[in-house]
Amino acid sequence: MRIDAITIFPDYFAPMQLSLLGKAQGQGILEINIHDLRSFTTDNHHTVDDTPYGGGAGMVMLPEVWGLAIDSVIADEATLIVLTPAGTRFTQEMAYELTNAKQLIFACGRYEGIDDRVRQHYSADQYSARGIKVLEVSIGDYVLGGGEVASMVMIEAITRLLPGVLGNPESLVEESHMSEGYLEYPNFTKPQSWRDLSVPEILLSGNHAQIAKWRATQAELRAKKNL
Ligand code: 6GU
Repeated sequence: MRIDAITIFPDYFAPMQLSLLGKAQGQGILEINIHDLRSFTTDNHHTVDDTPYGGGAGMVMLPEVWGLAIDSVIADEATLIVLTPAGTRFTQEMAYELTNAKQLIFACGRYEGIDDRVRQHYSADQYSARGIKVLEVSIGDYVLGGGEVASMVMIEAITRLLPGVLGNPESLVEESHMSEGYLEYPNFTKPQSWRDLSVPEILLSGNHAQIAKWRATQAELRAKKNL
C-alpha cells in the first residue's frame, strides 16, 4: 500500500518511522510519503490560506495549492481522505475497508479547513472514472487543531491490518471492535498474585472450554458497562 500525507507540518509525522510502521516500510509492505503543502505554493510568502467568503472567524486553506499538491501524488484507484471534524466517523469497519486501497492520500487541513471545491473537484466523474474516491473523515466527536494526528490514528489502525505488518496475525482474530459492539475480555500475565490482586482462578484451570466461556461473559460485561 502507498500512503501520501499532505500537511503544512511534515515533522508531525516523525513517529511513522517507529515500531511496526517503520518496519513495514523497510520490508516494502508499505510506503509512506509525507509532503509539505507549502512547497506547492507559487507566491513569495508561501501562502496557504485566506479569509472565508461570507465572513466569519478563522482562515480557509486555498484550493489551488491543495490542487497542485494532490495532482502531484494522485494515481488511479486512489482514495483521497479529507480530514475534518465534520466528516464521517472513522470505525474499525472503515479501517478494514481501506486496507483494500492501493493508495491512500491524507489531506491534513488546518484552520477552518480546506476550500470545499477541492473535495468537489476530486469527486467529479473524470476522477471516479479512474477509480478515485473522496471521503471526508472524522476520528471522533471532538475538535483537533488539524488533521495530522487524526491521519496518524487512521494510518496506524489501517496498516496494522495489512498482511505481514503484525508480528503475530493471530492478534487480529480476537480483538475489540472486530465486530459491532465487541470489546475484548481482560487479560492477565505473571505473577499470579500482584499487590494483593490474584489472577482469576479459571484462567489457571487449563479447562479451555470453561476459559472461553468466562472470556465471552467478561467481554459482554465490558460492552454493557461502556454503553
Ligand atoms: Cl479529522 N480533524 C480535526 N481537525 N479535528 C478532528 C478530526 C479531524 N476528527 C476529530 N476531530
